[in-house]
Amino acid sequence: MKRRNFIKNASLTGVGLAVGNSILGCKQEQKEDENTVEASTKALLPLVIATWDVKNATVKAWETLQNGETVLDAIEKGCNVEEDNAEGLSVGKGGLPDRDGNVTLDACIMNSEGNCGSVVYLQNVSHAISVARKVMEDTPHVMLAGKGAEQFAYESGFIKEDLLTEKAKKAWNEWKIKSEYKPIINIENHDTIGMLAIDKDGNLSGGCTTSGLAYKMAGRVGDSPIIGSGLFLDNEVGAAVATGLGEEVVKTVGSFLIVELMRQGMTPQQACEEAISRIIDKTNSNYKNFQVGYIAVNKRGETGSFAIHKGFSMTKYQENKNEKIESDFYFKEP
Ligand code: SD4
Repeated sequence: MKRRNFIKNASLTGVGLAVGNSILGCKQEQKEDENTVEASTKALLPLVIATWDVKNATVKAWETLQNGETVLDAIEKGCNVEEDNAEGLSVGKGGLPDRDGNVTLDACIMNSEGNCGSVVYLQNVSHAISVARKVMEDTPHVMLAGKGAEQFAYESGFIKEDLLTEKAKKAWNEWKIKSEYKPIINIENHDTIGMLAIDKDGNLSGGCTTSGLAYKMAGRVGDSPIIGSGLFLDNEVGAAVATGLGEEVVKTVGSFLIVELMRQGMTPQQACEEAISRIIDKTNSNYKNFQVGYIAVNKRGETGSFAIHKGFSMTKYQENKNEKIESDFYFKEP
């Protein structure tokens, strides 16, 4: 579907984009509408958003766009910042390990042509998002897993490194005393990084990179490398990315759902809220024990975010302002 039809549908549903009367409109009116949309869109772009408080990552992505590099470069370089951050316990180097002490990474990336690449259960290579990009660009495949992904990374020039830092090892050793596995609501003030960006011409890219849930079972793969669940974008409509308990995101194909809801006319905010409510409906009251958060952006540069619980945030870099925005959430205790 062309962008024009997306805009037209939005006004037909009566929610989302106020683009005037394109329902029966004559060609002239439609052209004026498009010009208005075009002008307001331009004002909002470029734009970078990311899950959690990751201002260093969004700065990097923004600078990459300002340097005239592609929106895909911006996503990759922005995500690399958190993958390199050994202090962060949930992405790349320094990520918390599985129950056996192995740090295993999941990541995926998508470009404006709808191409995608992903790695699952990748070990010993910190820039999982960059390996995912290589899978997209240099192989006939979309997804590489485990040993094959690691082997491919070395063949592509990535360096082998130990991803288990002393800090993460200490946390794992402490966890082993009780070995209690519980889904975690918000580990810290940032977590899996999901990033979405639009360049000044309105082209989208997105990425998602994580070490997954702490102390997961060996071999466990979450939503983050699964196109449609952890991340999805359609350059004609918008993009969405998830964080939190991946199993619940996979069951509702959350990011794809959000993009499809935006295609039908919902705003990014409405679409994120609806995707969270699908999880709530499916899990009865169990949702009280885990967190899921979504962020989304539509083609016009409008954004939204929503989570089950308090504590989720989004970082947004737009119009030279890089800010953390607290997300609204579903579960409000009386
Ligand atoms: C996963 N969605 O592996 C990831 C983990 C995450 O905040 O996002 N934690 O399920």
